[in-house]
Amino acid sequence: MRIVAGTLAVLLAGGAAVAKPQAPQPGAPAASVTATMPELVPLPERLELTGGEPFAIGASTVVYVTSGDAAVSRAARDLTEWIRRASGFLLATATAGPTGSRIQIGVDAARQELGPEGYEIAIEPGRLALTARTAAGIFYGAQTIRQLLPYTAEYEALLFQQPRELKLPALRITDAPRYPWRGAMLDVARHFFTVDDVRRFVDLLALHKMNRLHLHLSDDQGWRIAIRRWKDLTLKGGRTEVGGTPGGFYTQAQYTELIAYAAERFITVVPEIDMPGHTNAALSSYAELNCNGQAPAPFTGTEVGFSSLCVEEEVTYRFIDDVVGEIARLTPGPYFHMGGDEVKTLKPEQYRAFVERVQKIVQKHGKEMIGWDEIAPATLLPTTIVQHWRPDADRATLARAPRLIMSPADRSYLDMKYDADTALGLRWAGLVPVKTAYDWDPAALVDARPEAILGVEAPLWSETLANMRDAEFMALPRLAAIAELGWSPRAQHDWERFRVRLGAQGARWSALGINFYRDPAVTWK
Ligand code: NGO
Repeated sequence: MRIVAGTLAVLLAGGAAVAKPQAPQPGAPAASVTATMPELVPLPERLELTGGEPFAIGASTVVYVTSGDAAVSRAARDLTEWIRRASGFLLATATAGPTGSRIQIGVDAARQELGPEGYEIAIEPGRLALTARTAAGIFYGAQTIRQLLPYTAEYEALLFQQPRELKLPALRITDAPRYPWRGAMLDVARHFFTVDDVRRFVDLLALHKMNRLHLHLSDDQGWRIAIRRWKDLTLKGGRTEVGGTPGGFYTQAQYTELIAYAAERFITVVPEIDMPGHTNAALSSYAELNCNGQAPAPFTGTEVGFSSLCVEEEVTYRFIDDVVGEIARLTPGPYFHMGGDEVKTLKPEQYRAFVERVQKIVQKHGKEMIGWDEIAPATLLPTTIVQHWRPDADRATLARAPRLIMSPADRSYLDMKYDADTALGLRWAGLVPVKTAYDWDPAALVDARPEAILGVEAPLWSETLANMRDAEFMALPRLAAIAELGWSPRAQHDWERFRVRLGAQGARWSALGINFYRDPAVTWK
């Protein structure tokens, strides 16, 4: 067996980096550790303490990866890094089957029952085994192990202290998500968020096993993605944001970079270009997109519903075809979100015809269309997805939608105030403390076929959020509640237990430097 170890471990582990794996000591005294139930969010489908001795991670523990997949190696590297920060030991990587203290990570294509995102973790004395059918499953399993480690795994806290053994309770976890769609939306149009900000947002999603990042890339106040054929969209329309502060935009290269960063975390980016309403940034950049041929002034307020593309003019569809085409080519994921919300200046027939025509354009560019729930009365393709958001949307119409994402504003909108004193946020859909965000069932809102409900998404609109600190404050802890609704089995839904598990995440979030809201219904540890 060959053991590879980095030099940092020599520093940290006092020269013991290249250690021989040790066989478990027969007759060693049993550790007197009473295993307590680990506090995980989202809750795994099955978690069982097996009652044996804990697994001790120490200088001689090695990491053994039985898969050549780059994503699996990355997950193993992340895990090794969290363990190094929490323990001071930089674990060696074994390249042949070790027999001593070990962490084994392997993909087993035959484990059909684990599904495309599931995994299994078995912790026994001397061994932790993480198995999945796919690299995604390994990634989610690694996130679970991360939450089993002390919160000091999240930052460089012990660098100058002695290395110390970590003990993980003997257990078995078999886990897979309830829904395939577990998302969050970030509105980068009302206020612009930099590439680094969005990366940080992706990290928050990954920590909670979420797999969709919906980017709201255009609105009245700003256009945020460069379009080669319509350069003024960003050169003019990207300059502004709410309140008149400078906006910004992503180059196509930056957008591609963000997609790659998200993909490494098994997160699919869903681009949204809102139309025909919420388009003042485009209308003010190009006079020909306006029915009267005149470009309006840029808009930096927060009213909605006043703008619309000129739906009777062909130039509008050439414009949409170019924009959808360029974004579709940049986006490997199968989705394109056309917005479609809050159009107050069109007749219902005009609106419907517009939605159906855009649907064809999106299909032509090889993507599945998503629209906010106003699109539901139109004639939709079987692949089209309706994103439910209006608490008073007609249930019967929604039930006929080919596929649905649940984002009810009065439950899942991360921009609603927590309580009347919350300085940031809006309250048109009511106050949304974490209990309200958690205590509902995505399957019970409409009478749709169960398989039509793809899952849940938490939108974070940014009218009142100027920077990432603001965004974090509104996102957490509610993002964790929505993530659990998307992942964990309905049968185990339990607010009293959830709030305890949620409270245990506070130390980790603090270690990550997250500016989260200490909701008083939660006992923060
Ligand atoms: C609505 C509206 C957005 C607002 C948001 C604020 C939808 C789909 N359209 O949600 O333009 O920013 O509320 O909460």
